[in-house]
Amino acid sequence: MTNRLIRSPHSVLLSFSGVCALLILFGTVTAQGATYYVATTGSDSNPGTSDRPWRNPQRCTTSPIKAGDTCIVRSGTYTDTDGNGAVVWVYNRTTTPSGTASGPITIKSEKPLGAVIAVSSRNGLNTGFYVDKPYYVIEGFNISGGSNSGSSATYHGIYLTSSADGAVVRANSIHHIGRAVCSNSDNGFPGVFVKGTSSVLIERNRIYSIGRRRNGESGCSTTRYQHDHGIYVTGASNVTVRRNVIYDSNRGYPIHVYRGTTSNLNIYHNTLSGKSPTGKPTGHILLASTIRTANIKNNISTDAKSGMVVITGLTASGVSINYNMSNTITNAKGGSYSGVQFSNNFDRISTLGFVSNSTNDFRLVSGSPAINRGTTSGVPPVSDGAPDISAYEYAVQNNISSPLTPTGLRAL
Ligand SMILES: [Ca+2]
Ligand SMILES: [Ca+2]
Repeated sequence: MTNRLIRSPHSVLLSFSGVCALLILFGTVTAQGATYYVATTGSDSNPGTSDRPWRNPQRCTTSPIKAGDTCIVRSGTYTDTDGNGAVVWVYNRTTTPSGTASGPITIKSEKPLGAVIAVSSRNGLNTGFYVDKPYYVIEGFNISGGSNSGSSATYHGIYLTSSADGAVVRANSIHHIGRAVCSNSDNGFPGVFVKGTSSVLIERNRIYSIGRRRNGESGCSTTRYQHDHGIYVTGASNVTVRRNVIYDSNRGYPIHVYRGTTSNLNIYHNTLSGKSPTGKPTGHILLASTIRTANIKNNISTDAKSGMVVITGLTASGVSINYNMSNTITNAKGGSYSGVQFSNNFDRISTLGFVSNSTNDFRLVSGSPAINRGTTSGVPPVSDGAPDISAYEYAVQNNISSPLTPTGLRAL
């Protein structure tokens, strides 16, 4: 009995090694920070513990939060309580904590999509999250809203500024952003706005029903048909957009790269669906800026008006577009462009093999031509060693450990 409690230095060493092996196995070698909680039953003067949680997710951006900490937001609906237009505004103030590359600050819904972020409806800026400090992770939220048709109204699901370097937007559902608004406002209503940010990762989100009413929709009269994008990137660097599902985002482009200089842009394994009834805009990915090095691969596109990638006003170097699949064409305008290489794309594939287009269930069926047709080059490895051209990897698309989406679907 006593002997069991006696450890030799050797056994301690083995035990330590074992722990290290487990940590490496599960990939959890990260800075360990504190965990705080938010609940609709809480109070911002509470200590933020599990049994005495805070009230508002805004509280996740102030002391004692520090780099490496996690703020868990329990199920319920959260609003802009102080009227500044953001449900959570990560202020660019010296008193606002910054994350670091090894210790980001994570704000996360406890239950995937259980925490609802209700975007406000001021005649001005409205956004779920406005991130103006580095290394914040926004994960698992259900974000929607925006109804004011005022001429200055603008709506965003998540807004990342040039001070939000290292931001991660992961496994959120971002939808119905200003969707019932009838407006000629020049302000865009994007799902995710990446404005000058460096080192951004946008992954495994479901982004749909973005943007204002079309001309003629529910009696609306508007001349704006391409202002409201799923993901809008302008003048950013080291941007990765992967394994997102984007549909009904055709009051703008599902993925829009516009103005400024964007460098090292990676867009891969996204599923893009939907055609505007008015035929505008014409495609799913717009490249209309200066772009230095981009890799657009393993994306699948269905029902774009003209094609997947629309190029206009582009100044490019090192833009590679390959191993994409669509039921239209990859190069929407069919032109040749300096600095852009289209190759090995699968065009005019009449049946892409989704479970159900009509219910936006874009998992693949067993006979899908997208299975195992992607490139392995420059993308993370997949379980069967052969990437599918999709947000979903067929072999593991029903894995219950993957994040849930509103309709019970799962993306990697
Ligand atoms: Ca606020
Ligand atoms: Ca595969």
